[in-house]
Amino acid sequence: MAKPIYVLNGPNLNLLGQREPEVYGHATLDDVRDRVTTRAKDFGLAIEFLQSNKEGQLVDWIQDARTEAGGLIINAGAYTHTSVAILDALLAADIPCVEVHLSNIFQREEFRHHSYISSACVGVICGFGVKSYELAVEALAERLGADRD
Ligand code: CA2
Repeated sequence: MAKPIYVLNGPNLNLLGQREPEVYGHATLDDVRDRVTTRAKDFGLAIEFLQSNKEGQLVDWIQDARTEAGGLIINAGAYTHTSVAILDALLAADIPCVEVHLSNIFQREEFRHHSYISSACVGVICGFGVKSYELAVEALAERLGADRD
């Protein structure tokens, strides 16, 4: 059995679907989990789906992923634009990581245009809402050589 893919979600993403639907859409984080899990099953992969508002917790999960996960998908939320700690954890993780964002961060405020974590990731997908996560699963599955059922 292949190791699961960890899908990590950063601060405030627990509020998804409750506020700012014009930016982030109407789907809740549970909806995202369901869609990601379904897509991963197509490739015979399991998902460990996690969310935290705390930077250190995200770092701990990335460290766990090194031994427990086959790959990592991360929406680090606002920590994307601030966190050297998450960058360092990803660099040490030694497993393929895809950075995702619901919104197109390049159409938004200037401070969202820079990501500290992109350089530690095999790719970045942004702007497609929940579909960004599904595309990340597909890309990672291909990278991991998972077979489509
Ligand atoms: O577009 C994305 O996925 C972001 O990672 C979302 C972050 C933002 O800081 C990044 O620049 C781009 C914010 C997540 C906050 O999510 C909320 C959802 C509903 C209501 C309020 C915040």
